[in-house]
Amino acid sequence: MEPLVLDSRTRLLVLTGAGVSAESGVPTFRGMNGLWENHPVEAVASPQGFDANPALVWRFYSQRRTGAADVKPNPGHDALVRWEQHLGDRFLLATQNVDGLHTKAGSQRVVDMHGNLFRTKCADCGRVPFADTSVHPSGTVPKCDSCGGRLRPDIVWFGEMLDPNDLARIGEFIQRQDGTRLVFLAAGTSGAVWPAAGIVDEVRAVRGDTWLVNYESAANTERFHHFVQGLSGQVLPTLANLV
Ligand code: BV8
Ligand code: ZN
Repeated sequence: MEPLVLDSRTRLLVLTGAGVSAESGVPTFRGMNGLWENHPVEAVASPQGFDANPALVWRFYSQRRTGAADVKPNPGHDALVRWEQHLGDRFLLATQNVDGLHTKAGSQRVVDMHGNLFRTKCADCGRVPFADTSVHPSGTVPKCDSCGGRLRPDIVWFGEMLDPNDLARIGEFIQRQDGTRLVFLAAGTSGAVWPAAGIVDEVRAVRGDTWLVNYESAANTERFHHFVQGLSGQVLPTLANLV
């Protein structure tokens, strides 16, 4: 297997999904067959689901806060920290994961594309999102102490736009004209959710080199130049040649 060469002429964009956190004990969406307590995840992770039954949605996220509270980063997260230390500003990590494990591992140049499990905002007023690990008893919906409205996790739900600043940060890194060659690596993702699943094509459009590290084939495997099949916690620590 040819190594992934990370030298002084390289800039690297990494995209991660739930598979990268699997070895830390965080269940993947596919692992749950896209269901939570027989509810399609899209149902409890959507503005429509929240309007229809906010208490159910808070039970879903309270359970995930409890589940993710004590999980630890794994060697896959740690490898990405080393790559960033080697590349500096020629590195960017875009994650679909809301568990915060990359930041916990020490990654700095991180774009939380789909938000963060441990942040909360108000669904009814524009107050600034705030750090929040609280778990709410079943059936309750926390109230906003600014407007009395409904608090919600600061997460991008299905049918909701991603933060344009996050998309711009990724787009600028892809379009950067600084004489470096662009390499894109996706890890632990099934390539089924957009716009994240389309990044590989944005990279190919500027003739970047593309790698997929995944336990099984993804919906967009054929879009990648290189597919390394395996567990990210085992593959990522040995994949790169830091020169
Ligand atoms: C939007 C937060 C504008 C919530 C999430 C174009 C075509 C079709 C549909 C659309 C489209 N454009 C927009 C859509 C609609 C939708 C979408 O993509 N739907 C899909 C289901 C078809 N996209 C949106 O709604 C986005 N917003 O586009 O707004 C708009 C609006 C309306 C209409 C048009 C445009 C918002 C998307 C973000 C939603 N929020 N998360 C929460 O977490 O609670 S998405 C959520 O699901 C995750 O963040 C992640 O993105 C996704 C799950 O995917 P993965 O992370 O890849 O995980 P998965 O379990 O699926 O796969 C894990 C993989 O890892 C597997 O392949 C497995 O083999 C592998 N693996 C397992 N263990 C390991 C491993 N690999 C390596 N090592 C291991 N140890
Ligand atoms: Zn409010």
